[in-house]
Amino acid sequence: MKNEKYSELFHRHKKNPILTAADWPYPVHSVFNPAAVTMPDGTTLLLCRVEDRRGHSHFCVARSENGVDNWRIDPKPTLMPDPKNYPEEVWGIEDPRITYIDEFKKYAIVYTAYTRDGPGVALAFTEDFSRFDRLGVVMSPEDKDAALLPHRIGGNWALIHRPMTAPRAHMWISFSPDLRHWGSHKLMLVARRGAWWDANKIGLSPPPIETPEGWLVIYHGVRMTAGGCLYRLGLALFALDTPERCIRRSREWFFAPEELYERSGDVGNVVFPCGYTIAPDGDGVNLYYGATDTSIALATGKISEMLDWLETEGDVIS
Ligand code: BMA
Repeated sequence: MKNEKYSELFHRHKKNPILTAADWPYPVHSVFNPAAVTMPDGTTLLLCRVEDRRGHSHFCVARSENGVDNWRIDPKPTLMPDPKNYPEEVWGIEDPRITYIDEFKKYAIVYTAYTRDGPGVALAFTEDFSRFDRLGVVMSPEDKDAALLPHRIGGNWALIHRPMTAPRAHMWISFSPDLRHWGSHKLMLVARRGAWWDANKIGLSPPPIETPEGWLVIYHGVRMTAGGCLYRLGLALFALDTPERCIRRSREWFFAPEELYERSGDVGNVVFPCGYTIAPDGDGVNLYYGATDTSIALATGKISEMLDWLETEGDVIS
């Protein structure tokens, strides 16, 4: 249920959910957690996680001129798990995040490879979303919620990811000279404790947004309750040249399951964005998110308003 007394940073689209399994050209169980990118011709491309009736996921591209409706969906899966060549993908591929890498003029797709020992982080490149070059697993299990920064920092590539450690799970960042060998692992943001909304697990949601004030990060926080997990979204800002250094972090969440399609579905009380597009004005944001691991929804906001909100609502972290 909505609480009108809080200001609303992101506004749900009235056509939500904008994509469901019923829209798919072939039989699928559910579609959710899409990566997003604006193509050079202005088209919005979503790389959607699609789950079949085995419970295994693959990716399928959906394209739209306005990013809201009239989606053209690939007639068959765009990227399937390839367990023959990449045994780490034996139980599917999940939750992609796309970063355009100007140095290569290619899109990097960082995704979860579901291994027999849990999720690992895998990397692939594409120019056209029809042919893909896989680099395989870059972070071994259990690790997920990962994305590349779009350019080198001090000569090295940077990957944000979320290794699983009991009892809580935090966001880490690692560096590499060649995208294959990773090291200089640094803790980036910790899950809070106790009663906090992000008390148990946190993870990167979409790739960070580069702003003059720092890397603006939308992250998900998970609170485990007697009634199940609650997935909500918070904001944090990190230093441009040392992205492991948090400058500000929101105390409150800014987006949480409210509508029926976010409350009830395969996994209730989950909003899970993996991608956004930025409007030509450089400020407007279309945030695409999975709702209850069942459908895809859209909420719109502004970078400037997120930064202002962090300024007033966030804690300074030094
Ligand atoms: C997370 C991820 C997401 C999923 C969410 C809720 O751990 O695995 O793919 O949407 O759980 O089930």
